[in-house]
Amino acid sequence: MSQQLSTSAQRVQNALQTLGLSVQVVELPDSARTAIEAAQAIGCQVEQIVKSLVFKAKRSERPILVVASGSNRVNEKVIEAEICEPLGKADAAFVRQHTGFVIGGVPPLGHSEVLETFIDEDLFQYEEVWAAAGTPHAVFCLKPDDLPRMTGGKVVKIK
Ligand code: 5CA
Repeated sequence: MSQQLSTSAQRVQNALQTLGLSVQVVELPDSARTAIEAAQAIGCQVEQIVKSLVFKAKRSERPILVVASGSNRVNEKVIEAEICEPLGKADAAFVRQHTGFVIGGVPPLGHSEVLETFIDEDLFQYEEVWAAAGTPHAVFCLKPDDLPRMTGGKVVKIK
């Protein structure tokens, strides 16, 4: 049977359940704080790790979520063209404030507010991918096809 999840991981589990997805959040003994660590802890390719990266739109100061394949670097120009304003970095406090989660555990769903979201098209080449589930130790496995519904995001070429 599954163990009791931490409060943050349970929040993600509840969000998945609300969407009707029968996905189980698991807490790993090893740290999965970064995409590389997560891939090692899970035993999958780093490309199969879903990075949930929060940026701050420079003019409006609104949060923008980019859900990217673990090995990809986000080309800010692509996102700037989508949101029609420059993209800036988010600090840890901004991430916490707008998602309710700490960096290293930010999940693609279940945030404290609705975030405008972009999804990396490269994730769709894998049958299964893994995302953070609220803490640097919690992850869940999902089908990339579930990401648009999970996040309300738009699929783009982020590289
Ligand atoms: N748990 C893993 C994957 S399952 C995870 O959350 N990886 S991640 O890539 O989605 O989150 C770590 C990311 O947080 C890094 O790639 C980096 O872009 C971002 N990050 C790390 N430190 C900071 C910081 N000080 N400020 C803003 N973003 C940061």
